Amino acid sequence: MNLAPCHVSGTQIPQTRFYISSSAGSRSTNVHTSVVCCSFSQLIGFKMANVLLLAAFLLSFSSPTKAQDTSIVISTANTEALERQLAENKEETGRLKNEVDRLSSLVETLLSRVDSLSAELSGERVRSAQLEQNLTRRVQELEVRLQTRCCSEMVPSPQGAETTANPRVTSTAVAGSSRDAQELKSDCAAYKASGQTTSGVYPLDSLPSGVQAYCDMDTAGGGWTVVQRRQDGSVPFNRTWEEYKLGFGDPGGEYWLGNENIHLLTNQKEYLLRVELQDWEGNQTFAEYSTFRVSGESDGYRLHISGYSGTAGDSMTGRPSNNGQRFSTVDRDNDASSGSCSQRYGQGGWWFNKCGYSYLNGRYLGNCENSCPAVQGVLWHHWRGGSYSLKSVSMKIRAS
Ligand SMILES: [Ca+2]
Repeated sequence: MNLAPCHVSGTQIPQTRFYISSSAGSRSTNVHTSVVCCSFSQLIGFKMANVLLLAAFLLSFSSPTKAQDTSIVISTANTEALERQLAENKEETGRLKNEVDRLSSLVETLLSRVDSLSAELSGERVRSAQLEQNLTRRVQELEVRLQTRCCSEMVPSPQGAETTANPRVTSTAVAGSSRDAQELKSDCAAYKASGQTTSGVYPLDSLPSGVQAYCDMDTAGGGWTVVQRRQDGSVPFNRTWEEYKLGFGDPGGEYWLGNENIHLLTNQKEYLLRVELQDWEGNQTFAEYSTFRVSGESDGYRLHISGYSGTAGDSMTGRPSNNGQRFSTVDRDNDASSGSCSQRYGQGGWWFNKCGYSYLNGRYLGNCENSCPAVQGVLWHHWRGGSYSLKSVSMKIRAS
């Protein structure tokens, strides 16, 4: 037996070499056994190979004449062991490959999830910033209203002032703030007749306590009580029935006096309506109607209007006419259309027919020239068409 180096994965392992003496023994038999020994040691380990070789060695002594056959048997056994090991290695490799694939897929999924969460986080940050801005703006508005309420209580009949968008509360200076309760008038024409010639916000004793309106003392003889005004889009007009009923906005700026207040005013005497319009090119025009009256809520604030004159064209009493129509809002459909004109067109309130040629409470779209979304904006069809949203409009009434 001879020891010689045998290398397995860089580790030096002693190699056992057998010299088998027999009558039929030959050098080639010894060499073959030695090669197998080395390969086998490499594959299944040094100890196991030595056990097998020792067995072969003993067999060769017990049956010296069978030495060559024994070597062949060992060689066959080694080959089968190699094949088994190879198969096991192949199976293990396959299993490991599957595991690697599974882990790779898991990593991909996790990376995708991380990307998704990052995007969500970014969106939440934007929403949070917007919410903070809105809250800040809201707080500022409430502070202004609080100050206004404080100061409004110094003018005649302010009690009952609400903190909603009702036009009875305003941040604009009240023109009649120096008068006492005995000087209250029923409308702006009465103020004009009493010598008040300054345009501004006045309280009206014909309306619920605290309600104020803007009096135009300059246009066409003055004494006009403004019931609606749009001029900068600062006040949204997509409002509910209840909001249109009570009124909203700022009498010193954009506002709707309220259907109930318009009803009270126009049922105390005969009124005429003046509609003033301005486009984005600076052109101005107007329409007047010699009769203007609004029924009570039980009749849906129905409009009674007639007697057109003016330069704007008749977009209210031509067909389809607003005359005789009840008021409709986004949450109450009283129009003559099979659907809801308010829901379809800008969510504002109006005396829609099917749906009609006028819509002064439409969305404030700004200057989109003749390419505004059709029938969505502030419209007077007979002047600038249904795809032009006007820059400023106002509706004002005066006893006829
Ligand atoms: Ca309808």
